[in-house]
Amino acid sequence: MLRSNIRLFTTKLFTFTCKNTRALGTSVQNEPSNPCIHTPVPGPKTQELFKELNSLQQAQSVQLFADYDKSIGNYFVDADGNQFLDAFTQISSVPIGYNHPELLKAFEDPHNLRSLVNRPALGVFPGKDWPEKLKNVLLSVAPQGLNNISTMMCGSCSNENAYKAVFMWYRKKERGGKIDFTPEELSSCMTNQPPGSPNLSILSFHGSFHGRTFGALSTTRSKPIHKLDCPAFPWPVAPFPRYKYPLSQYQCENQQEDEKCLEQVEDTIEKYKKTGNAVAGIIVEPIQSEGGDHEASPEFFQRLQKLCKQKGVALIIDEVQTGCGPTGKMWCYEHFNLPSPPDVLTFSKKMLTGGFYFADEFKVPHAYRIFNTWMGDPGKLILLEKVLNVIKRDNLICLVNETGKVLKDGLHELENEFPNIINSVRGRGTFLSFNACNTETREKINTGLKNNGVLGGACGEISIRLRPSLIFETKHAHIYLDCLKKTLKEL
Ligand code: PSZ
Repeated sequence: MLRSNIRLFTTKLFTFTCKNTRALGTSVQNEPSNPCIHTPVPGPKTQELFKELNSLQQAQSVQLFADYDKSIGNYFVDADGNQFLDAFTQISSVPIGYNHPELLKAFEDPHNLRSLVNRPALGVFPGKDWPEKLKNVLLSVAPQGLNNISTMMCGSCSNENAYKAVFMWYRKKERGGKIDFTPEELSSCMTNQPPGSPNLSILSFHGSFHGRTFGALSTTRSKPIHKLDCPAFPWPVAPFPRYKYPLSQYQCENQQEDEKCLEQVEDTIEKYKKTGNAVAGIIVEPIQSEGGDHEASPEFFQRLQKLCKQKGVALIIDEVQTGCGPTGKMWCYEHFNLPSPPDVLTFSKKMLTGGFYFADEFKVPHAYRIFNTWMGDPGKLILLEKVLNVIKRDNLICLVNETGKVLKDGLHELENEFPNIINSVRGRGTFLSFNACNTETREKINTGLKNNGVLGGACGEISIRLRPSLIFETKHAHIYLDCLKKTLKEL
C-alpha cells in the first residue's frame, strides 16, 4: 500500500511526514512469520526459573522468562523456545521491536561505547557533547513551546521531579517572583513544617497511574494494591470521564460526563484553596492507561487547560505510556488541539530515558533542587537518537495509523460478532483496548491469547489493551485478530 503525502505533525526540529515513495512496513529480517507455541505456557524451563527466582525475590509478577538473544522484531521468544507475537512489549516500552539492527550497531562506535562505559553524574560532570545531544535528540521532538528538558531515571521519578518543579514555581509566584528564602522558611523546612515545607497539593484523577515513588504514589489512584500501607500526602482527587461506547451513539451522555468531571475539578480546586492545601498542579494522562484505558475528549482537555490557567494551576501531562508515537502522533496531547502547550510534559518507556519538558517559567533558579546522581543516562540518548531516526526513516508514525485502523476495524468486527463477551473498543493509533464482560472472562481471554501465541496486556478491572511496538504492521494486526477470534471461540 502506498502512503499519501500528508504532513502529520511538526515538533521543533523534527517534521514527520508520510511520504508516498515506499510501501508501508518495516519487514524485520529474520522475524518469524507466525507465533509458534510448542509447550504448555508457562513451559517447564520457565517454571524451573520461576521457582529459582522466587527463592531469591518476590517474583509473582513474572509472566515469562525471555530469550533476548532469540527475540526479534515483534516476536518475543521465551526460555522454552516459544515464539509469541508481542502486543504488550514490556509494558509498552519497546519502541522499535527486539534486537533492531540500528540499535545493535549503536555501540560498535567506540565513542558511543565509551559513553556507555563511563556513566557520568550528569548534573555535575556531563560529557562535552551533552548539550548537543540534548538539542539533537530530545529537543528535536520537544512539544512546541516547551524548550527546557530535565532527564530522569524512570517514569515515576520524572513525575516526582515535575511536581517539585511545579511547587517551586508556585512558591516563587507567591513570593512575587523573589528567589530568596526567609530564615523562617530555611529553618521550618528542616522539620517538614510550613512555610518552608508548604501545604500545597497536586490534583490527580480517579483511575490514574503516575508511578510508585512516594510523591508519585500519592497521585496514583488506579488500584489499592499499589498504595496500601504507605503514608500518602492528603492531596485531592477528581473524577475522570467514563465514556459509553460507541462514542458516536453516546455523544450527549459523554458530553455531560465531561461537564460533571470538570465541575468537580473546579470545586475541588476552590475547596482546597480554602482549607490551606492549595492545588499547585494537576497531573493527567492523555489516555488513562493502567487504570483501564479511559479516554477523554479534546474538549475535556481544552477546558481543563483553560481552568488551570484561570486558577493559576500548572497542567502536567503524563505521556509516560502514550508518548513516542503509539497513538498516531508523537505526543498524544497533539490530538487535543490545545491553544498552547501544557506547562510540563513527562515521558519515559518508549523514549528509553525518563524526563520532562517544561516551559521557561518552570526553570528552577537554584542548583541541586532538581537533581540526583545520574539524572538519566547518555547511553539511552544514543539509543533514542537511533530510534527517532528509524521512526522518521521508516515512516513509523504513518505505519501506526495504518496498522491501528486495521486493528480497530477488526476489533469492532469482533465486538459485533461476540457482543456478549467483548465491547467498548476504543483508543488511538495502535494504543487500543476493549472490555470483557467481566474480570474472570478478561483473565480467560488474556490466558487464551497467550496459549495461542500472543502476548497482550490487561488494565483496569475488565480491559485488555494492545501495546505493540511502532513496527507492528498490518500483517501482525491480522495475526493478532485471528488469534483473538480463535480465543473468543474457544471460551
Ligand atoms: O504496575 C506498574 O508499576 C506499572 S505497569 C505500567 C506502568 C507501571 N506504567 C508506568 C507509568 C505510567 O504508565 C504512567 C502513565 N505514568 C507513570 C508511570 C511510572 O513509570 P515507571 O514505571 O517507569 O516508574
